[in-house]
Amino acid sequence: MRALTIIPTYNEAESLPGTLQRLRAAVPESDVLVVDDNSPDGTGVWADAQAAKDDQVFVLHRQIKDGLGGAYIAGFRWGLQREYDVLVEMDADGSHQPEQLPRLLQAVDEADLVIGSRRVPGGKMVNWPWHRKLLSIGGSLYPQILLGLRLTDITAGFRAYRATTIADMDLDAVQSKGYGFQVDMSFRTARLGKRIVEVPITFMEREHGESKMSGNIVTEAFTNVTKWGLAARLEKLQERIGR
Ligand SMILES: Nc1nc2c(ncn2[C@@H]2O[C@H](COP(=O)(O)OP(=O)(O)OP(=O)(O)O)[C@@H](O)[C@H]2O)c(=O)[nH]1
Ligand SMILES: [Mg+2]
Repeated sequence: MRALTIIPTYNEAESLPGTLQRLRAAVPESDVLVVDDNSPDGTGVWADAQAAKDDQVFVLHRQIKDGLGGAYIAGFRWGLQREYDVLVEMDADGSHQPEQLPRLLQAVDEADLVIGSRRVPGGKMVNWPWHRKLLSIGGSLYPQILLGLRLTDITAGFRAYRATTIADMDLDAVQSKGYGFQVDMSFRTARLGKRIVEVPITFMEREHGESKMSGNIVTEAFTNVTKWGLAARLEKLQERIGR
């Protein structure tokens, strides 16, 4: 299976070199696509130099910072056009361990989407402050209940998609930019009747650079999940009445 690992970046000049080096060592068979939003700290320039030296590394430049969701959608389209079989999502900031990617790739043999989970047995969170843990638990529980998805880590961003899973979606309809993007994609995958599997991962707090998590991103996710959850319920109700 041909895999493409997509790494969205915004001001990750301190983190990307280590992440990319570890990824190339741990999973040399996977191509890599860095999707950079014109990072002022030169992340995109560094990535270009890397791509010039390594024919399995590619860079997609976007002119303005437009959120993680948009960056991944652009990366997915790039990967679909080039007929990869598996599309991987991974953060640049060191939170996701490239050494654990083989676990995800192995599981995607039998699944349409594999989520690296911090909350299945064997999964861990290292160095995360309690308020982030709390937000993460709440941010995971609320969509699970509202959307009726039985997943332990629905907001997690270390994932392997079978390309067919993405190809079957209407990518134009995916509007979520931040954090809610992962929830949005999980819900769409489930509604297509696809198989979702969770495997344990060790999630590390970033060592360098700044988090792009913001109040806006949390609000967007909360509002959307509420909307989707209610819409899905209404749809079910209408089906029942219609019958
Ligand atoms: N291209 C692009 N990448 C982004 C954007 N926002 C975040 N990223 C990248 O997406 C990945 C995850 O972002 P983080 O800031 O780590 O967000 P997070 O993991 O939810 O938050 P922390 O746990 O605090 O790090 C990182 O590689 C970021 O550089 C964006 O607007 N555009
Ligand atoms: Mg992060």
